[in-house]
Amino acid sequence: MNVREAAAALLGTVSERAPLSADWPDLDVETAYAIQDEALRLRRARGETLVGLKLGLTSRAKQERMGIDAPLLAWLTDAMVLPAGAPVPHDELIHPRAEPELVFVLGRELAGPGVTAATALAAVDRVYGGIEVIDSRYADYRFTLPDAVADNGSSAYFGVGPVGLPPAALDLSLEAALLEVDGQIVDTATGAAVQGHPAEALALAANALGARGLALEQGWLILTGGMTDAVPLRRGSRVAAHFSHLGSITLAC
Ligand code: 0L1
Ligand code: MG
Repeated sequence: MNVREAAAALLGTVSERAPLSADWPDLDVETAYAIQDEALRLRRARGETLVGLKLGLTSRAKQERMGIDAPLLAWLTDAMVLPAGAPVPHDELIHPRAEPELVFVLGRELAGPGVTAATALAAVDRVYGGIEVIDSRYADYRFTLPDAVADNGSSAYFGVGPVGLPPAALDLSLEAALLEVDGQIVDTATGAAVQGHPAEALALAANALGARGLALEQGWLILTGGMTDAVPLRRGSRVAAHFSHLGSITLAC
């Protein structure tokens, strides 16, 4: 299998499949990003627009659950946006999970190398609370880091909450999220769970993209990574994230 074949195969997957690494044991992270970029090219060719970037595996909760100790980047397109009140299209998904995230909207371009958390935060126009819906194409969410990178970080959909604040208006390391499933609070975390501060995750993204000759662009949405572990999104259930200053967002299936 080559990069083009892998990208087309992953994009066309509608039920869970074996990880790429099962047949491609020496698949490395660099090649996996080439697969991710090729899948983005295919998405754009079918009319999707690039709207931003997400980080995955930025919190210890997520890294421990997946057994991978390094963050990853993945592309976000307009086809992944869940407008307020829109149901999660469960029938299109394999085994979706949801996780609360802090979401940045960039006020200006940000390009590594040398981006620090402080310079990263200075490029942020607004911060929102959000929920990401992930849906790995791989059976039982079992994969290596290159597998997850090639699969565009398990990205499926995301919703952004109603309250956008300038980052200086709150301490993002202390911003809390309560994760509620069908009326029960099942987990909680603060922004410190995301690399110590979500601006560290943003700086990481800018520097990692810079190393690939790319930049984070003005107006992009940046999902900084699940604050808690992700919870299964069952048909008929409602998942909400309640943030201390950034309001609440609810997704229904
Ligand atoms: O957004 C994420 O943290 C997903 C990263 C990829 C691994 C996973 O499916 O949890
Ligand atoms: Mg995520």
